[in-house]
Amino acid sequence: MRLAKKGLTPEAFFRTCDTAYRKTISIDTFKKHLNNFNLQLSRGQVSRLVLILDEDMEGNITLQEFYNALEAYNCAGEKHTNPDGSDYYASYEHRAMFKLLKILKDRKISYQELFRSCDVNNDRDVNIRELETVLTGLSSEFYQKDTQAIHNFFDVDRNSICSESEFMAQLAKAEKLLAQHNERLAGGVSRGARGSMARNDGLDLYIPGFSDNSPRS
Ligand SMILES: [Ca+2]
Ligand SMILES: [Ca+2]
Ligand SMILES: [Ca+2]
Repeated sequence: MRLAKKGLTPEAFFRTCDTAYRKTISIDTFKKHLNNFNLQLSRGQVSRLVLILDEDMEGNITLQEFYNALEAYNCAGEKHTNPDGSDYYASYEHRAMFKLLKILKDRKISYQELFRSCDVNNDRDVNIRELETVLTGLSSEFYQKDTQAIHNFFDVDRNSICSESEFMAQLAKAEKLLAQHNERLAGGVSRGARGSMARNDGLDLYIPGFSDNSPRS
């Protein structure tokens, strides 16, 4: 984002908009501040930004919506914590994967079936367009942001394509993460207080070098 040039993280930008510390800002306030910062965004760019940020289209941007978008598009400038102040924060990427796992389970769709329905052109790779078509077909709960986040999670080697092996391995990893996630939620604060494990969601165990790629570290 162009905010970086102004020496401001996107999160700090949100705080300058949220003068009353309500953890939510109206679209008008958001636009007004964008204007003040003179970021030279076109009207179309601003509308697109608002569309991405205001998930539920209620005319305001909550702090959680704002975080979700930053995480989905890998432009978080600060480490995110739970807006409700609780100890454990599941990243947007993980939450998007958990949503996918739940839908697959509910509909009894196997990972193989999912991969095959995504890979329309049958080249044994899934690109983001293929993924988007299937996800939005599966559920109206999948926003553009979710597709982006799920694609990021699959694409371990960051070549903008999900190979079949990445796809299968990452779904298996997501399952383990979901089990940990549920355990943590069940265990509440005491487990969260265990420290470093909770901090990076244990991802280093599963993805070598994850911290190097992570905007959160
Ligand atoms: Ca909203
Ligand atoms: Ca394909
Ligand atoms: Ca890849």
